[in-house]
Amino acid sequence: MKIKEAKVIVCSPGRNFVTLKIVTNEGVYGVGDATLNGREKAVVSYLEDYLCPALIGRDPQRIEDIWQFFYRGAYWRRGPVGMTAIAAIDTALWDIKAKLANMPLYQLLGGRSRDRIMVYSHANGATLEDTLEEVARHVEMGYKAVRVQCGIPGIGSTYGVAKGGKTYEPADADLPTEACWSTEKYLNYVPQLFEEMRKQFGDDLHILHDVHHRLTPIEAARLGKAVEPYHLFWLEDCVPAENQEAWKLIRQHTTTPLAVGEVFNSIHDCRELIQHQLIDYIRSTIVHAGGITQLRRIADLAALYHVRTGFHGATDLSPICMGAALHFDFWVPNFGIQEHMAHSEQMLEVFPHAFEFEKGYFTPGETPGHGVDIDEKLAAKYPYKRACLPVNRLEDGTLWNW
Ligand code: CS2
Ligand code: MG
Repeated sequence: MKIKEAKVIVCSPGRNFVTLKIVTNEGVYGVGDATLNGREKAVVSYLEDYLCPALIGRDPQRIEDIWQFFYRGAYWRRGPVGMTAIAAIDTALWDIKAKLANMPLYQLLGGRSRDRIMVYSHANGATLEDTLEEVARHVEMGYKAVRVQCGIPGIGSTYGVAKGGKTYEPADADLPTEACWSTEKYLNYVPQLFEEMRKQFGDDLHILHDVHHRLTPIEAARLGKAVEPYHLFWLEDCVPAENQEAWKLIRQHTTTPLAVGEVFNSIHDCRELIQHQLIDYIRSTIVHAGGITQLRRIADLAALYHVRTGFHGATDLSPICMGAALHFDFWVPNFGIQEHMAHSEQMLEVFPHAFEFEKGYFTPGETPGHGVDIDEKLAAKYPYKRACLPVNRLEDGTLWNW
């Protein structure tokens, strides 16, 4: 069997997505998500100009060898662009292999380790009241876990809060818009969000919160301690994690569970965090961390240190990534939780899928492969339009982490 075609499909049903389709000479094909929010065209070029030509004629069943060819064989290794391109190839090849075996991907990985996959949704609001109302709506829908983000008085636009009643989409302009941030205002205000959450929804609802890389370690330690009475499921990305060692300081001060990793693209980005048990959940997911082949290695390393998976699952990761992630979630023994920032109907129409949601849990479906496809004709109706993520400044104008 040989790879006959490797095609990149760019579409924008409400937001930009990049999809790789690999077709074999025996007609079986697989698809992979290659979306990197705000940098989509860089991955398109990495695939079209460099990796896809080298795929033609290869045996699609040699997943590991192809992964090594594009990873170890690339002199300039790692990085979000290259690893997203490799992830798309890897996901498409696992899709093909599962189709050839005529089984859902989770069976190929080792069978299911659970009956269903707990997910968390996103609830946000410009005010505390709006946020609590949104949480109530998600609890009504059956979610057992909700990520909460609310506006902070005195800060114009806060991360994770949708504008004008629309669903939250961070890539909101052709070129980066500038947001403003105040750590002081945030730290002084946000603990009451969780106090109100516990008052209104009791102790059983899992509460998650994304700090989105904005604190220093000692500030994160202060926040972690302040929210301990509200026993969050996790505090996410409280500090940028290039310096993995910095997380020791946070860990010394608080028992609030910590999650990190959606921006990681290699096992080396999280190796120390995991080995020194500085985190509780690893968020790296299939589309940005080199696909299933590398994610299995990360999950197995994490399992040695009581770290569980908590895959990133925002709308800027396509339904293909969600589908593949759910198969991984179904199998992986040290599963924690799966993010589910719901795609719109328009997006889901372009990506027919087998996964199903019921009362706060997902199942991946029994279709051979990862169960997600792309309707190329429909996709062609939604042309790409550049959209960049914002940048962030402190109130004095200092460029800060968005
Ligand atoms: C966020 C993401 O879902 C999350 O945890 O961190 O929405 C992130 O802001 C986007 O994926 C960036 O494109
Ligand atoms: Mg996040």
